[in-house]
Amino acid sequence: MRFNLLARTAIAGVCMTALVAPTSTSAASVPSVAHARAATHTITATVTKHGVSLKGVKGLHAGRAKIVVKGKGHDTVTFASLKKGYAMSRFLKDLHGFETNNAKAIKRIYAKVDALGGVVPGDTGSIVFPHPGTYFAMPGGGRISEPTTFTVGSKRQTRTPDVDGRIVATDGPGWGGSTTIPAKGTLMFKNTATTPVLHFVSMQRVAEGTTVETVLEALQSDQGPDPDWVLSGSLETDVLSPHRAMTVDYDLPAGQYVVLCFMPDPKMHGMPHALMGMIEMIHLG
Ligand SMILES: [Cu+2]
Repeated sequence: MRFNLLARTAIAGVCMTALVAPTSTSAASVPSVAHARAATHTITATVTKHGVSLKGVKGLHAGRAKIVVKGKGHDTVTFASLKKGYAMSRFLKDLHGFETNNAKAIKRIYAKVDALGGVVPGDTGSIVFPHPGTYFAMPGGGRISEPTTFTVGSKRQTRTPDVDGRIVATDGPGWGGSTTIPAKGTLMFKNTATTPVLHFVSMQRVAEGTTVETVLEALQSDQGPDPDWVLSGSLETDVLSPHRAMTVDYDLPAGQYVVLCFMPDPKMHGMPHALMGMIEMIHLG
């Protein structure tokens, strides 16, 4: 996910790689989409060398759409739109500003981008288009490439999927939602913040009994090898704007996971949200 990577590189002295290095193995498999109702559109986004290629975006309506992300890499695909008056060229410049921890650029992105979420290649889920209009998809990974735009038509009623757990970004400082969820299922991620701020979910399996304090200490220490309490199994979503929700289908090893968000706080010199309270332990299985 672009913002995640940028946030990580922007924060000097804060080591994120221990937990979210791309070498960490995602145990997620691709759940079958065969049972998807015909009424719900499925968008297939493939990460390519040049950006994201999209299938299934013709005849889209506002409301929920299933997403299937394919292609290479470990970074989520971003689905979003820009608010009125915020030009794509300005947004792309601001993304570069995001990379250098420019507070004004970060604030503009938080206020002017309507981020709908996204998943990593190999994962599936759903996003909601709030209204008709022009939307875009972009690859993550810190390479800022041309977004792929598409049009969404008038609203249609769509079914809200059954979910097995919820992770909620609140006005803070901590996470809300479930503390125990099944090892396999569909997770809803919701941003209920009342101020303009983007959040994402990064879930990393850790050894049973690992404390928040231990993780915080590792995040603030110098770069080094992964601590031995970092275990295989992770899940990542793309960023969400306030009042937005998405779902992600997952199949992970049972156990303890730390839930983190690494988006920067421009008022705190770009400090990642995880260090400001967006860190909690949950159990799967
Ligand atoms: Cu956050």
